[in-house]
Amino acid sequence: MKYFFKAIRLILQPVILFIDWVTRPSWPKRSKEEQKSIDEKTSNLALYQFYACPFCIITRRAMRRLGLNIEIRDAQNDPKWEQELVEQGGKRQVPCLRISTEDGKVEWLYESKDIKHYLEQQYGDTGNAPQMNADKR
Ligand SMILES: N[C@@H](CCC(=O)N[C@@H](CS)C(=O)NCC(=O)O)C(=O)O
Repeated sequence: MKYFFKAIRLILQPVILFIDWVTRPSWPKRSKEEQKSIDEKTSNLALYQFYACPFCIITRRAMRRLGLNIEIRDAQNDPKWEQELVEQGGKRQVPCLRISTEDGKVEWLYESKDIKHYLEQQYGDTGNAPQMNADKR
């Protein structure tokens, strides 16, 4: 049974990645200055993720649609990021957005839906208030 699910996953992952690649949202048109200003704002963010995780793909698509250059940290293949996620975030689950605030605090926002809402609220034209249920550490 374990191998059955592993096989399904191995077949589905490239399909999902291909569909994502073909239907990628376009990057919003903005001036270099505008993009630079947004990049400065998002420099306090980092996304802990796995490359082929569907929830991470949803989150990366939202980032792209909003034109956000957020640092991506591979928590699947880089033990340093995995350890940081588990020890500081609280659990090994991706995607997770690390938000460092101006007063030096760090918030770990789990759940793709909540991350998407947070980014839309901060950087999009529309969107609802996010459910900030991040663990504060
Ligand atoms: N409800 C979560 C689901 C996230 C989820 O299930 N992520 C999987 C990867 S696709 C995970 O973190 N698994 C932990 C592991 O493989 O150790 C979301 O929408 O973000």
